[in-house]
Amino acid sequence: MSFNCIILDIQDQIATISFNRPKALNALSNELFDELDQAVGQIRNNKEIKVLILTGAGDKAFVAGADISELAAMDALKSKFFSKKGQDVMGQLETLPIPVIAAVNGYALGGGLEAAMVCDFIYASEKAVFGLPEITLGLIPGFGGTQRLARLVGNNMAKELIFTGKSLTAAEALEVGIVNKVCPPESLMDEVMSTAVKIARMGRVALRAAKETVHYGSQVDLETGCKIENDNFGLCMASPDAKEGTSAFLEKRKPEFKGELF
Ligand code: DAK
Repeated sequence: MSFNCIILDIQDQIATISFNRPKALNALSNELFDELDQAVGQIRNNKEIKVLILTGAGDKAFVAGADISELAAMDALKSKFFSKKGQDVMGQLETLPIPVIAAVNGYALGGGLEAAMVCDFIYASEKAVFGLPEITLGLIPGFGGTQRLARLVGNNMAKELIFTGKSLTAAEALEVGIVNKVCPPESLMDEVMSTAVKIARMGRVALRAAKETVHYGSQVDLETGCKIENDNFGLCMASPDAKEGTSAFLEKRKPEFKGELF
């Protein structure tokens, strides 16, 4: 299926979605959200895919936020539906049962940073710029940015960034814990792909269990989180992948995970 605002590429168990609205620095429009929803649905239903990468087409932007010209023209009803659609798609991305990596190649502002933060982790180009500038538009972040940024960098740092709307360089974003790794622009996708390939060799059941355990465990108290871990550990042990992984170790060979149960 071809899209107008995104590019979906699937190769060797790794899917890549590139935001692709070069004239608007890949800003998130209504049409883009519709397409993203379809693409994420396709990925969710494709049992071959083990990792998703999100990036921006071109060399200037990951996503420069929600489309301000569309936002400015919205009445209350349209903005309610836009908001719901955006929140639903972000939720779909966050709860995909496979790891999702953001490859931030340029501006990740407003809704762009919010989209990056629903990914499991972020690698950035040295040229990337991060920020939640909604306050400069008389708004606050509306796709979970207040919550996810505070969880990533702590309340006080999040408040300063949200109150001032100021941007961070990639190096600063690394320092405060928004990104895991900063790479020269020309090697960003190679670095992301190399990590994606490494992850794609792991068992699907354990990857899903690990993602869900960290995600849901981080929203509850430690004891409940450990209970979730305990249940998911048991689930993994019951999977053919765990039999294969432990047998392969004992037989001194590489495991061949099949990812049954899905
Ligand atoms: N929307 C629409 N067009 C955009 C855009 C955006 N967010 N960002 C850039 N563009 C367009 C520019 O208008 C320009 O178009 P032309 O003038 O060429 O037609 C083109 O992209 C190139 O941009 P610039 O000429 O400005 O490029 P520069 O290199 O000079 O500057 C920049 C790059 C990223 C610093 C600058 O473009 C910029 O400040 N952009 C806006 C960043 C921003 O404020 N983003 C929006 C954050 S607010 C909601 C939930 C969430 C949200 C909204 C609602 N609900 C729950 C309802 C989210 C809100 C946000 O994301």
